[in-house]
Amino acid sequence: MNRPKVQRRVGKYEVGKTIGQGTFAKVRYAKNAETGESVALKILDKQKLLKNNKMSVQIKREISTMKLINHPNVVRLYEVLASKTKIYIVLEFAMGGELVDKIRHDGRLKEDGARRYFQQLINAVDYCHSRGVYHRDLKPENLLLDGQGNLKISDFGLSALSRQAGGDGLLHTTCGTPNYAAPEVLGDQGYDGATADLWSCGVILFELLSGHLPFEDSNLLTLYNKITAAEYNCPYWLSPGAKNLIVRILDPNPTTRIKVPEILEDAWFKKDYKPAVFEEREEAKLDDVEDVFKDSEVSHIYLI
Ligand code: 3AM
Repeated sequence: MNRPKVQRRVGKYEVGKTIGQGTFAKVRYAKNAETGESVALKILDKQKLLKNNKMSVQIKREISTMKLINHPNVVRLYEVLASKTKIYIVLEFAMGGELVDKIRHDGRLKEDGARRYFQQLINAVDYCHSRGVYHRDLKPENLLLDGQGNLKISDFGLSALSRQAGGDGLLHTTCGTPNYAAPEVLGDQGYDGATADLWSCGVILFELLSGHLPFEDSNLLTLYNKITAAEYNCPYWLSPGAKNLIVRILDPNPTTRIKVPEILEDAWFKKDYKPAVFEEREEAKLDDVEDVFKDSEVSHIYLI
């Protein structure tokens, strides 16, 4: 006898297949039953989070961070739901998958294509920085695509609000993937989140244009040394304009490294640049995130 398929539901969301699994979070496809809209549900185990206080702080930070962000090139956080055991972060569904799969499948991009992604990346990163939000783990795996092939930055799990930065205004936690990390991040001397993010954008631009990483080595110490010395070779086919911009971003000295206003004035960057047009959202309160972590049966925080 055919038994009816049990459809799991969380609030107004019909939960579908698992998209991915991280250390602390499982990501599942879901559908808003009222609107038919697709979403990505990031599911976190409350128990595990509360056992690990550091992680709990990090997740609260992620939620708070994303609530401040409303940009067409950043994965949107719609709302946060909680049951007794789980926390559900409802995210915009990026149906185009990861940019990294595109590079792995199609190889390096033509300069116009790479420039378009890079312009969207810089526009979104600049928006986040102006709100005191630093990603700190920018890499192609965190760059998703929507149905129109637009970039969507995801995973703010490692970002920090500038108000949480140390007394000297610098961030002190070393994190992120070494290949994309700035020299000063690896040096763990305390660093400025904005300039460190720009370095990662430079590594991403290099990878989009060349199809491989600027800094690679199986030995971690050698890799660190290469990054610290900004020791890399630009492929000969790169245009002088692209090469010049990469050199200005991959400057190991964070104080002389190019900043966003100068990138926006760069001739190679400016070609066909159309900054994103969007409406601002009112700033959300940060303290209501605490409610989701309380031992309540179900709590809802609606952001839309
Ligand atoms: O496991 P893979 O790498 O295939 O791309 C993300 C990753 O896929 C995907 O979930 C997996 C674990 O992070 N993912 C994360 N957020 C997403 C979103 N908002 C997403 N896929 C679509 N939309």
